Amino acid sequence: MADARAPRYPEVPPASDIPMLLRFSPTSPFVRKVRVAAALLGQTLELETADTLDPNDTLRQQNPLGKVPALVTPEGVLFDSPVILAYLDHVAGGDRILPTEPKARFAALRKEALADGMMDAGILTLYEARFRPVEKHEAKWLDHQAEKRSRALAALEADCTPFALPITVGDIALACALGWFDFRFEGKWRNDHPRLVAWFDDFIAAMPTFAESAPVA
Ligand SMILES: N[C@@H](CCC(=O)N[C@@H](CS)C(=O)NCC(=O)O)C(=O)O
Repeated sequence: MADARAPRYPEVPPASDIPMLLRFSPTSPFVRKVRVAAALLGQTLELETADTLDPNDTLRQQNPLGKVPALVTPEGVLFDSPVILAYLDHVAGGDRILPTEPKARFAALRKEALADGMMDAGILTLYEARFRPVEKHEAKWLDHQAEKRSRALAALEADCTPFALPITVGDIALACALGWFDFRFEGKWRNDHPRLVAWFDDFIAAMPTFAESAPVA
């Protein structure tokens, strides 16, 4: 039987003492999730730009998938963003942005998955333009991805309740997705999601440091 007195996690030094290097891109909404979470938890991250297209960039040794974010920690390299956010929560003592109470925990993780999925659908749309000449763009594929974003936004709008503390991993992912849609898709989501617009305004007001990680082209 497990010793009830045993710590639930290995002992870790205070988060501020743990050197953490974030492989970074200034436009990635997934990287932004990590920066926002760290700011919220009072953690310092060293930033190192990664070139995901460069086969010689050490990113590919750190994350075989060659994606950012990747977080270099004393315990090894962590990816992808939900794993990194769970780690940051852990080193901050736990139950800060990732609730331990099961109902709240799985609601937060589900919201994070939905927001991440919208961003994945947006990234795939962007990569179609980046990797294929315009005459080869596949309208059916682009529509397929746009419909995922629309359905996810509609579901988040339907479930949206007024902004409230504490901010969870789901809230961080949603704010980063909405900020990125402003940046990449001209904020069109705002036209028919008034509850999300109000929620996002309140999130930004509650977290002034959010603007510091805004995507820059
Ligand atoms: N599921 C990953 C997604 C990360 C992701 O898609 N990152 C993009 C930048 S926004 C990337 O590194 N793309 C390069 C590639 O796919 O080769 C996460 O949550 O971290």
